[in-house]
Amino acid sequence: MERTFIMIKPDGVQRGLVGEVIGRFEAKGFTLVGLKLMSVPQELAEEHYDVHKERPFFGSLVEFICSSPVVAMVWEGDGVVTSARKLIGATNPLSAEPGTIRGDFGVSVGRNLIHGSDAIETAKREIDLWFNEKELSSWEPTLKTWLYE
Ligand code: IDP
Ligand code: MG
Repeated sequence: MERTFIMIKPDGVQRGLVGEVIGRFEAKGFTLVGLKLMSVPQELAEEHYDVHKERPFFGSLVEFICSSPVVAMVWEGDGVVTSARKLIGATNPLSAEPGTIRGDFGVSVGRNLIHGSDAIETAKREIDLWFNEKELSSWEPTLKTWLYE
């Protein structure tokens, strides 16, 4: 089953939106297989955003991610990588559609609340980066027959 890495960034945690975000993924029908609140070491933030290391915002982005705890999660389900990106919305919250997490709760690209892997290969890399195998639980929701034909 497909998995994706989702992180509620420091602004989402500070604004008390952890329950709201988790609720949206649960209500959609995805399965939570990993979850932890953590302070992010600088090396981990730099590795996570390695693809952006030449961008002008890289330094402030890493500093922000390390500034206050985040909630790191792994969610599972058919098509979860692409679907999670849709639930999250566009990178700039002012362009994100209402009904998406960024569209409903954000106003600024540097405070856009949440990260989601952008492709299946990226998701594998990010899940390996943030979680040990032991921290992930494979389980079969009893709801499954009511979610999948
Ligand atoms: P994504 O989070 O929607 O995948 P990316 O382009 O991968 O967006 O950028 C990673 C993160 O870097 C964004 O979520 C945002 O926090 C930050 N970021 C991207 N572009 C800018 C910018 O122009 N100014 C400040 N921060 C930015
Ligand atoms: Mg990205």
